[in-house]
Amino acid sequence: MKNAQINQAFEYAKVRYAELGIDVEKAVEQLDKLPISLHCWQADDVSGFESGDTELTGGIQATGNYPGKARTIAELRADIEKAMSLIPGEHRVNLHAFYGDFGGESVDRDQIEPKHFQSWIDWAKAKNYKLDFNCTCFSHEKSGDGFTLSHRDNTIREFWIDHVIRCRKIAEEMGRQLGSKCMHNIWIPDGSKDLTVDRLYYRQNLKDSLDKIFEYKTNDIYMKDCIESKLFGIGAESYTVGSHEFYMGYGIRNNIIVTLDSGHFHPTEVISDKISSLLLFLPEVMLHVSRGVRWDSDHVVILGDELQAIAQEIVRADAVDKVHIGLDYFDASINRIGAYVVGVRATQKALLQALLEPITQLRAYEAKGQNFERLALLEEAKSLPWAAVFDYYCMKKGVVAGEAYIADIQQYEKEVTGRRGE
Ligand code: RNT
Ligand code: ZN
Repeated sequence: MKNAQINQAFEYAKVRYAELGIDVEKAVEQLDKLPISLHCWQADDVSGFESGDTELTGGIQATGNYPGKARTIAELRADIEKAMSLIPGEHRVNLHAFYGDFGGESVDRDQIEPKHFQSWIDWAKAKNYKLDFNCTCFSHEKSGDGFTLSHRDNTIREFWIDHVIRCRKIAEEMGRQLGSKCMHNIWIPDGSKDLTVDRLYYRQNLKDSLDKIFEYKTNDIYMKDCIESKLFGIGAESYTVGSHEFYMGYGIRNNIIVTLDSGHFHPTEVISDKISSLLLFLPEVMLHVSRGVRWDSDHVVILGDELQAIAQEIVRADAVDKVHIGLDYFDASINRIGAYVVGVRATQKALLQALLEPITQLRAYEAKGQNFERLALLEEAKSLPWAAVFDYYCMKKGVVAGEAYIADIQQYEKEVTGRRGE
């Protein structure tokens, strides 16, 4: 695509949207202020950088063996930089505790400190990225039987409580140094493969552990806590301690942000419709945007109905400042950098479409009970020239427009990721 072509299409889009009373320049400005948090774990199949071989456990799985996975911190950073160069706007990187820079030493989860993440903070600062963070309560011998914060054994519970508090301190330090609130997310794998009779017992343990974790007060200018529920995991099909009801209850009672992962609900249940409810009871919401195919399979996010609905709900609820968007998937079967770029660009396109919606007219129809008119305009809005506006946004930000990034990623594969393991 040539710049002249992009400009021409954009001029047409501007006129077309103006007919519906929509200011495309304003939508582009709004989109540009919407950061997306890139999950570091797509680049290395959720392996992390602890010393020794860390086997991925916790009921999650990165399937596939496409060559080129990042094996070191330097490789992972290079891959994220490459992905960022093909994504318009300024974004965030979401780190997990087991991605610390441990310098080859074995540092257990109850020993980690901000210093193990200083090189990440320095890197983020140099690249103008902001950071988010997660405690890592899986892929560890002390989570081997499937329980962590809800464990029967007090010493194991204490170990994980200690880990999570340490992670909250690290998140606080990230936010402080980077001048941007770091979202710290707690997700635990706790659950059982088979029928569990004392379901209340484990939930009581989890509640007690969270109470202890949040007794330690952090500065919420620098970090915010989030808690993420789940329906089931592989090997935990019958019972998950941290269910949606559990965390929604806990979050609302304690004013802690709830994380909605789009892969963590029943197959036809959507997170888009949960946003407006949660926002009435909590000041903010965190999202893990994923794509489950038949199950919580963590497929690459695409511009599908649910992604569009999520974006629409955020914009329609006037909640762009209240909903934090993070991605969460790990596809090891395709080029991993490509997986990032497809997912982030799809999310941005969905947001742009939502920002360009003829919402005033749609609301007016709805208020008057003109439901055919509402449906018709929603349908027409889908094929308005939003793609021309997205291309223009890419061009403005100095990022390739359209499918041209495919060639860039192929080139990077040829020169970098394809050579790994040679
Ligand atoms: C697992 C959760 C969780 C993880 C990451 C790696 O089902 O979605 O968010 O994907 O923490
Ligand atoms: Zn998640």
